[in-house]
Amino acid sequence: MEQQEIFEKLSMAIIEGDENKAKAFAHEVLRSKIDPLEAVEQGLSKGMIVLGDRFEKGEIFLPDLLIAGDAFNSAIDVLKPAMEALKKNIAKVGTVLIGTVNGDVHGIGKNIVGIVLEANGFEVVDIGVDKPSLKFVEEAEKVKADVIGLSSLMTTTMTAQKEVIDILKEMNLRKKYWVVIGGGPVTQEWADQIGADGYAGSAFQAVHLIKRLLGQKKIGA
Ligand code: B12
Repeated sequence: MEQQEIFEKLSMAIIEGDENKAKAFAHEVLRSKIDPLEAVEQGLSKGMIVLGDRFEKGEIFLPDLLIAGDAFNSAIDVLKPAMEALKKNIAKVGTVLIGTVNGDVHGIGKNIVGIVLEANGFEVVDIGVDKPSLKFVEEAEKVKADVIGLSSLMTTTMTAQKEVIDILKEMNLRKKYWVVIGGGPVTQEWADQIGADGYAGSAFQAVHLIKRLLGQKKIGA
């Protein structure tokens, strides 16, 4: 099967919420020695985008998204060992604390960012979804993170990204961490507005962004 065809089949498996097909084509990715990360971005994630649009138009409902989420995660389970095997034998680049902000249970994108960062030599501490803003700061202090990554998939929860930055400022800790943000509705403009250090629209871009930031000295640190 051609690479493009496998990506389309993966995308369809997510749209249909078919866990068995999602797993089967994930295995096909491994058999065909296709880059598993590309299969996530070009296959699985594209299916999710289609579903998001249909959900917005009222053509499908929440249970459909839940089923698709399960199919997505089971394909990731198949691909994960191969993604981790990509981990280059490189010295630890830095520690990233990542989580989804308060009030938001979307975790798939954050998980992918975490896997891709790990494959690129970062230590990743994932605190999960729907985490209170103060928790991000407390955990970053505990694990001595270099970077705090905040995921938000909803316009209604984006404000929690600002809240984390505001807490860092109040506690005089803002200069200690790079803060990067991402998730569907998030933009560079929003990052600038709330004083985040950067925004990335995909897991690959997140790696480039964080590597670039860590190459810079934190002003005042
Ligand atoms: C799957 C899904 C769900 C699943 C989530 C399952 C799970 N385990 O995560 C479930 C069913 C739980 C769900 C629930 C809800 N959902 Co929903 N969901 C989606 C859907 C279809 C896909 C999200 C997804 O996983 N995408 C795939 C991943 C790979 O992409 P991604 O998350 O964008 O991540 C990439 C980048 O953004 C970036 N990135 C992500 N995080 C980060 C973090 C950092 C630091 C960086 C640098 C980069 C980065 O890298 C990732 C990888 O490339 C989206 C539609 C969409 N197209 O986004 C709606 C969507 C996000 N949901 C929506 C809504 C409204 C809801 C509900 C409120 C519905 C309801 N009525 O209850 C609830 C939310 C409950 C809550 N309190 O959070 C709306 C949000 C609208 C808004 N207000 O902005 C959307 C946009 C659908 C729509 N078009 O209306 N949902």
